[in-house]
Amino acid sequence: MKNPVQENRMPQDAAWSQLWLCYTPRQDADNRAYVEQVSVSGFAMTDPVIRNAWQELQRGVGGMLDVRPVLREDAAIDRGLSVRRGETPAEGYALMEKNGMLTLTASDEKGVLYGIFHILRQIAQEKPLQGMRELCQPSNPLRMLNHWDNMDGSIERGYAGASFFFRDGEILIDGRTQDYARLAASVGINGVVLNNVNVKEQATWLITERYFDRVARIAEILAGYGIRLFLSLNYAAPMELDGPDSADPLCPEVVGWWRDKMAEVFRSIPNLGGFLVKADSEGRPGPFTYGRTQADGANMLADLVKPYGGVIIWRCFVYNCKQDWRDRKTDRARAGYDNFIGMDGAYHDNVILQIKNGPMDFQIREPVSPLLGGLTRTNQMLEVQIAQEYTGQQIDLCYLIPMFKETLDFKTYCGAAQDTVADIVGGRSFGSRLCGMAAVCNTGGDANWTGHDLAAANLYGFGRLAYDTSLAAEEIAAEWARMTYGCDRKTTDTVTALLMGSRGTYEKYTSPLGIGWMVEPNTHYGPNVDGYEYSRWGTYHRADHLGLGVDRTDAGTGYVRQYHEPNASRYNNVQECPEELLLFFHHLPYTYRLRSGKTLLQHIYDSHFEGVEEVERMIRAWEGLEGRVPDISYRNVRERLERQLHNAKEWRDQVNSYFYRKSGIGDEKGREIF
Ligand code: GCV
Repeated sequence: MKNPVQENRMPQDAAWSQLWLCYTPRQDADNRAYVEQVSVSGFAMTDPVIRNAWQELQRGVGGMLDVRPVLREDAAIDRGLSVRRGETPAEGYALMEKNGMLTLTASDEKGVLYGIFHILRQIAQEKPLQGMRELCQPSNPLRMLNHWDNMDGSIERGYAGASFFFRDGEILIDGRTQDYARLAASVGINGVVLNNVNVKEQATWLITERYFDRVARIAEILAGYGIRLFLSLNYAAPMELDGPDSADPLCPEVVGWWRDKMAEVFRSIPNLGGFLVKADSEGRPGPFTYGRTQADGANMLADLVKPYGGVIIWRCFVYNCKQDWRDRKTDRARAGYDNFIGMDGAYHDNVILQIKNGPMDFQIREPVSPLLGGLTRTNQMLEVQIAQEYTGQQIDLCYLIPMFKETLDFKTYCGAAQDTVADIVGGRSFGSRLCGMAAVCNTGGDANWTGHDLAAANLYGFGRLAYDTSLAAEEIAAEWARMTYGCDRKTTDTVTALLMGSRGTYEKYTSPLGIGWMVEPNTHYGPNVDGYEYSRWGTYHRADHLGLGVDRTDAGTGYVRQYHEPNASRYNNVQECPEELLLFFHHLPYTYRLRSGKTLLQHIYDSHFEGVEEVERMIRAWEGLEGRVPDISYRNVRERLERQLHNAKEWRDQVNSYFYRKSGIGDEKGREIF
């Protein structure tokens, strides 16, 4: 059923590719008067960031309020928007309204840009500018997107089409590059890594003459939106380009080669922020190959980029990916901590260690990596993944911001105060200024950027959360819904509820109680309960006819001791362990009673049935929005939900049948198990 009132205010196909910046008409909410006249003082209109901020304001208020703002440079106005330079924290801004005058104060250009996007958010949500009194400053100094785009145009773990940065070994620059920068800047992103951390073939050549001009052009476009460009580096580049036949970080010829290379690179790409490095990981070369430490490798590069203000972001995803599944002592979860904690304090001050949120690999439920809070003398960055590799691949709905909130709010007990992950990566715990959050990005060449229309909420949400970690996941979801679909109440409420419930639903029909990994190997979509059980990747669930789970207690792999107290004891003790993580830490019989009174096995059965039922309810809820959201979006989400339902049923039936066959214990409720 169509809703004619809404229809003319909904984004149509062309505007749809602008996502939350679609700027379709909005109710005035007495906002027009604040954007008809704009004065700017203390900032040069020729500055690219200021120019882009002004253009965005024109575009936004033109579309939403049908206003063409008039610019009065260095002139006094008594009504409207006054942008001026003043004291605020870096990349922060103040918005104050008084007597019909809205004043945007910032100490730098990025603050102005973010302030303008804030005003546009307010207008898009039909909230009044009158009475505004806000001081906003970033919780995290670095707020980055990591693209795993390859130069042939493919994207590792990409679920939204081909790369819009690369095709057939060439760098693409078109309108989408700028739209990307606008979208990223609108939520406060200030750093972007363009290419996959697995740097192979042509990507190794990104630091050569062959690509300098184009990379520099992208860096310039991004810089116009306050974003610094970073590249992923091939640690073995000297060997693959024209350098020495070694990548030993302590070898003088290798160091000399890198010194010359860095001089050339920073000369050619002046805005470059530095490099992201995946070394000694999943077959990638690194310092371990030469008997050197991770610190030797990172510091060598860091010293060479330092004269140019460069930074080395070094990933901690280092583990043995050739494990024997028979070996119960080696525990992949331990690897990050074991490989990095010993050199805490040895990393130079322009090195940042980038740590995945969990100790394994972006599962739907993992404990927080113990490196976060373990390292106390090293710059740290939290890495999350909005590309939904293990969380439904942008076919299944899975809003990840609640998960990131849990990670940020986790108390590590690394100190008496300011001990949460948010404090650590925000630089408050240990006084670091090179730290923050990075997300493996979920974008691609699809017209809607993220494949599933609702997956754009993860892109939006990551940026908003990284800028302000105090925001609630639900608040972000509702804000995104209003920005994207307009302010129809039913639409906002339905979309928000769908998003907020989605992670729990996905968890219910996939792998239970923190165990993870019952997924199809390689593709990582759909169930395959034993798919990884006898392989080399260290990702086992250890199910037998009596029980399930990995013993990571003192009696098992001892992983629990990587946490500070009281976390270590809490995880070690089966009675105190948070139930959602029970099987991550304990191997338990199927008959083990949970706090609910249910057995472990009954919980597995119930949650898988519930998960499918919840997807059915999600479909009905979405159907209630037909005619309220643009048809193009309605159809996109409807089609994805159907596929999600199919996937959920596969998971339910395979997981339940697997455990029924292993245990021989039936479902108490007598439902169909195969
Ligand atoms: C970029 C997982 C993914 C890989 C990815 C790796 C990483 O193992 O499956 O595709 O490689 O993580 O984070 O480096």
